[in-house]
Amino acid sequence: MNKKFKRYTITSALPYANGPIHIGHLAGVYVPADIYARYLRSKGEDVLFIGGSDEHGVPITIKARKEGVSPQDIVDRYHNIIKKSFEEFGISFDVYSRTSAPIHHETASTFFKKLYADGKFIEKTNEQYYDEETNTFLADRYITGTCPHCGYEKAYGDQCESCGTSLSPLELINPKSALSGNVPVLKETKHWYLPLDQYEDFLKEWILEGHKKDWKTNVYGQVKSWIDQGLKPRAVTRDLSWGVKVPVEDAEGKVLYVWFDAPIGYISASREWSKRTGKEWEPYWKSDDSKLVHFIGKDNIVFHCIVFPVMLRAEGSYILPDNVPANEFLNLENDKISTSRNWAVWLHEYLSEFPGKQDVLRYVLTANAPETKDNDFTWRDFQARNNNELLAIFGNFVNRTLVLTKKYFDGKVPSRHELQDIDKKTLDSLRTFPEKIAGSIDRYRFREALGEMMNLARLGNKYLTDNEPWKIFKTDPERVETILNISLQIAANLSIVAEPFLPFSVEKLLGMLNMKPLKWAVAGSADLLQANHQLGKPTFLFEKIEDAEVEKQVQKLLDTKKANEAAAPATPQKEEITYDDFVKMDIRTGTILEAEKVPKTKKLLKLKIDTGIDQRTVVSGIAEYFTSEQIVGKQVSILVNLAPRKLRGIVSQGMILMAEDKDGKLVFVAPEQPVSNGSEVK
Ligand code: B3M
Ligand code: ZN
Repeated sequence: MNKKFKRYTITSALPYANGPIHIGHLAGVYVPADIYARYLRSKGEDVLFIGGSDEHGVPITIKARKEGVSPQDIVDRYHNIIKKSFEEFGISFDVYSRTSAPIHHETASTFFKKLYADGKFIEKTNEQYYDEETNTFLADRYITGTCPHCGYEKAYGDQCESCGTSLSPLELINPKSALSGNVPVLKETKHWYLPLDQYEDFLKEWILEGHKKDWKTNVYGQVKSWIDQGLKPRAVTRDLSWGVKVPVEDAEGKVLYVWFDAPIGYISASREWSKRTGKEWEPYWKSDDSKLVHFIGKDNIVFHCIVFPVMLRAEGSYILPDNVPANEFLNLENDKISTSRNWAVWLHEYLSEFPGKQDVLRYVLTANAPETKDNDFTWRDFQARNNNELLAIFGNFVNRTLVLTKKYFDGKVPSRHELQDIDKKTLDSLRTFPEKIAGSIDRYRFREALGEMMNLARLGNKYLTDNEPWKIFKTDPERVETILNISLQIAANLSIVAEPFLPFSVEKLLGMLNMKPLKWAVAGSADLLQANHQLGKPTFLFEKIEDAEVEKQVQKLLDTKKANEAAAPATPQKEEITYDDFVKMDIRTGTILEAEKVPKTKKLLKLKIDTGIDQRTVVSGIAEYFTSEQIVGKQVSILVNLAPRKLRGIVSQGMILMAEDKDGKLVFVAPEQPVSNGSEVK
């Protein structure tokens, strides 16, 4: 862990170019990655910080189809919005590329060809789902159905978003084409697979043994459970037209799977950067003294900790990531962020509605970063953190220091005279901050690091308040010189240690101090500003955020909620059935006797139910809405003659009737008064 690296290759997940960036992306990936990159540069390290748009994959073609435009039109639109908003937000990429660029197609093709030539793939022809109406093979999100692991009915062909399991289309129960809604047929097709199973020993040694201590527990745990379940060969090609063409013979109409080409995008971006700057890219990727770090969200862990490392290993000339500090998710006002429901704070909108306030959002997202668990963003908290922390502590300290120096000493740094105990203690404390902050950043604990940075501002604030220079200037101007000198040294130190978090405010602060940016190495020093140095003009670093401003944002979200409800009428009526069809269903009233969570699932509860006929086990997907305590003893309606199904190894005999609203919220359809168990519902 303490290995000394010569250079740092920092990647941040490539956002899909089918929508703009929102606060969830920022908190999970880009803000921490940017803090890390800025901090390392300040330490004088050689850093290549990589970003880019992920422009392939089925969601992009589905969107293009819906809008009647080409996939290229879609990615052009969002790539430009995303790129511009990152720039304005101060995400300090060395390169921001895109995967529709020719250099990427070439890089990804070459990578595939190398693995192909070295015999690293398995070639398999098998049956896959095919939509006869649209003449397309149904890969990934082109197909939906019920998850075999948790029973969630809207699972995709590549992943169940409810339990997080990665799936293949053939595992789905009741598969349906996302294009036509039809039931697909099976048709033969050939694909190339990466035999992940052959790399189990490598992964065990590298991650399970090698990174048990330094990787975050959420990341390590997910990877371990994947490996423990046993890995399977994974197809790296698809029957699609949008993507990187499979660069071998006999592969007409096939492209690389988006999760095969996207991570190679990090390498393509590095090559693009190399072309532009004339610097070599290879050392960042192929030299053992380079530290590769992937910043991602938790839904990308498998790809960055298993699939991509196996690809790099199979290729043979690349280094592996030293760490993958994945974050959990950020919610917004207690609800999941959702692009399709427009439940988000969009970066480009924030930038135009809160001009000049980039640092406020950077601060709030870091202070609330979902580092170890999902976290919540609320506008009230945003306001409070600005007004009570940034403004009241950091801004207030800097402002008081500069205004007093201007008033008493014409804006020239006064000298330090004989030190009192409080001065010595304060300077001793000052010296400890850079190391504390660095230690936290080095361990990817950005919230903790930010907290320490603010503690330095608190130290300054308290020092001023305890010494009350404004009360003693008349009687003891020399003492005031010392106090303000020390306060100014603290402010100068803040300009170094706050820069990774608050780069825009630090730029202003440097203007006020009339100072060039200083490097991390000198932080902690009490001699950053020389006596007599002429300071600049004091201004305000932060402004108060008024109630009306946040109320406007809350109102905007309430409007979104209303619009969503209005825009989504009830799902259309199903096909007509006869009375005979209806009476085939035997629905009874029953009482829940026991309920327990099915291990390793989010949604499933195992229930024991007295149906009046018998006592039986039913597995029900309601665990997100109800705890066992809430429902034991409750009377419900249950379909008792449904053929038994096995869910997670448990045989479920029947189904509890629930009403589900558009947001997936569930309530019981239950007798409105107690009635004996086994009563028929008709
Ligand atoms: N495009 C981001 C996502 O899952 C995905 C990351 C690719 S990183 C190589 O939203
Ligand atoms: Zn599932």
